[in-house]
Amino acid sequence: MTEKKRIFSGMQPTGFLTLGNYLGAMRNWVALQDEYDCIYSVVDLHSLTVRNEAKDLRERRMSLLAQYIACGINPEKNILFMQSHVSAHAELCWVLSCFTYMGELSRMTQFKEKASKQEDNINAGLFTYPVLMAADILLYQTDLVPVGDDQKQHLEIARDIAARFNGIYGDVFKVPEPYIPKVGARIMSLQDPTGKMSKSDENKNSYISLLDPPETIVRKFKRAVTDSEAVIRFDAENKPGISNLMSIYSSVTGKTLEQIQNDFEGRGYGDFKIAVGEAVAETLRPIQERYRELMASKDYLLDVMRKGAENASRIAGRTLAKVYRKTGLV
Ligand code: ATP
Ligand code: LTN
Repeated sequence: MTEKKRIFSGMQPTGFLTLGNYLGAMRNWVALQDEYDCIYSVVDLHSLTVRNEAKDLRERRMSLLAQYIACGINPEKNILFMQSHVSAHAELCWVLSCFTYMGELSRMTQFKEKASKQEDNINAGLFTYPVLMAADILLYQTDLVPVGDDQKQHLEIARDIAARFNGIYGDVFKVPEPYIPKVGARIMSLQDPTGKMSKSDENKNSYISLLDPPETIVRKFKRAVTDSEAVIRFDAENKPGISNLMSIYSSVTGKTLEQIQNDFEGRGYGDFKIAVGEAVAETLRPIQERYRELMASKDYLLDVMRKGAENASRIAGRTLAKVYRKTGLV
């Protein structure tokens, strides 16, 4: 019925969303929801690649759903659901894993990075993670996938798997395109501006959580690691810290990097850091209010989840049936 193009994206319930998740992906999810037919998932199966307490994971999935809605995703217009509620994801993942090569997966930089951080738990799921992500996307005949820059490689492998499968069985999957923002695609850690801001970082000062109170936000920006030149100028290679703060400020205020450079000419880092902190706190304030209201309405969230799973299952089931038919599994 619908003529709109389709979007699919997801985030892992590994912690509260960070400013990186918001500026790199979530903001685009919100911006695109009127123009596209959108399906957004809490990818809880993916988060089993790290160890979790069952109770914590249960709470975090619900909280992430509330964060999606608090950021402006309208559950009436879009499908919001838990990945584990739609069994087709795990089923298609198995089929696609038989069309994915070990060599391809070994080249994934996220696997290498995560494996080096959890040497005592380099599980097979961490290795095949991109196959599950490909299944997520391909089940919904997705046109566009809004993500941050770090997911580009995973999108490429999803496209390769789709094209390979189509090459053997005919046009089963739509080959998806990434949608990555020009500014904010890779927000860096406030403590180590050469690494990305990540919600599972052990150092809480390295990231801004969507739910940090305003004073905490300003304090974290004041402590952000910068250089000693004391000139506000964009140079990602030689001045990664200040350039990261400029990107953040540009993303939340809409000002260009040039404008920012002019506005803060002759002023110190201290002033600039406070300005960034205050602008970010102002952007997050309404989200935090809405989040608190939503977390007090668990029945509503459960209802959104239930409806989302039903609607997602219907679409995913059609693709999975076609895959089974084409491969001879009927
Ligand atoms: P984890 O720390 O658990 O690996 P994460 O913070 O990297 O998590 P994900 O759930 O893996 O978050 O990613 C959700 C979305 O946010 C993805 O689209 C990803 O590209 C985007 N994203 C994550 N970190 C950043 C960042 N620092 N800057 C911009 N976008 C980001
Ligand atoms: N791997 C992604 C999360 C993810 C995802 C997806 C994103 C899982 N499945 C499907 C887009 C589409 C990440 O951000 N780490």
